[in-house]
Amino acid sequence: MITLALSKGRIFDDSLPLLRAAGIEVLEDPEKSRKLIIATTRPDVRVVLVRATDVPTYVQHGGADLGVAGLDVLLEHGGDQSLAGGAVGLYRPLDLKIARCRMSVAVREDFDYAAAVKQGSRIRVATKYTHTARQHFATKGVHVDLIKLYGSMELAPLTGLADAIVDLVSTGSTLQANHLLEVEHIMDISARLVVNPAALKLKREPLRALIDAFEAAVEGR
Ligand code: PRT
Ligand code: MG
Repeated sequence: MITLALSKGRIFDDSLPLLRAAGIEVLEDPEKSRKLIIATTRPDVRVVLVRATDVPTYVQHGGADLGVAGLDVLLEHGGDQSLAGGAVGLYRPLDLKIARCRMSVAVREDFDYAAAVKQGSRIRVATKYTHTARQHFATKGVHVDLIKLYGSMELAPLTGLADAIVDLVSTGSTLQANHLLEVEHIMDISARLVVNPAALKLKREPLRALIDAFEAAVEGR
């Protein structure tokens, strides 16, 4: 049995065409069913539904053989090691080029970010991505106090909790609706395939075939 970890929402939705190209149809719609384990048309392949941030944990500890997770999630999960190539216990073979967005710094329209940076003031930054944010501001030599949040980062500058946020942006409409301005692009983000290295040894043939099929699907798109 091969177990693939996916999160509900955009990762699941954007993974479907790749699975289909690999000849795999998922037999249940996670938005309608409450099942956490979903069978596929391949009797030896099943999908488990986990929180986006739990995908690396499942794959790392063998709860799943492989999974799909955003680069944002992987960088927070693995810290420096994943920047260097792969977090401990995770083999990262493929950029799936789905669920694309960018990680950016945003501030309230009336906050002069450039002036604050120039003056060397300490900037209060709210984010779910504390590791990546710390690294970014350290590289730029910007002094920050990081405030860890788990969601709705956009609210932080509006309530005075923070001067700036580090968050993901795709269309920009969430920032716009909250009168926030994107002032710095940190990195482009997309979803990656991660594989448990031990599983890759034990189930080499079927896993390799699946990874190759995903790769062909990504390239053929
Ligand atoms: O929602 P939950 O708390 O369960 O988990 P999650 O938010 O981590 O999962 P999900 O499904 O929302 O995101 C999964 C992955 O999709 C992320 O890890 C990213 O790699 C990727 N992704 C791509 C995005 C976006 N685009 C995105 N736009 N993740 C989140 N957003 C959010 C962003 O945080 C902001 O609040 O959408 C809002 C901005 O969108 P625009 O279009 O208004 O700019
Ligand atoms: Mg979300």
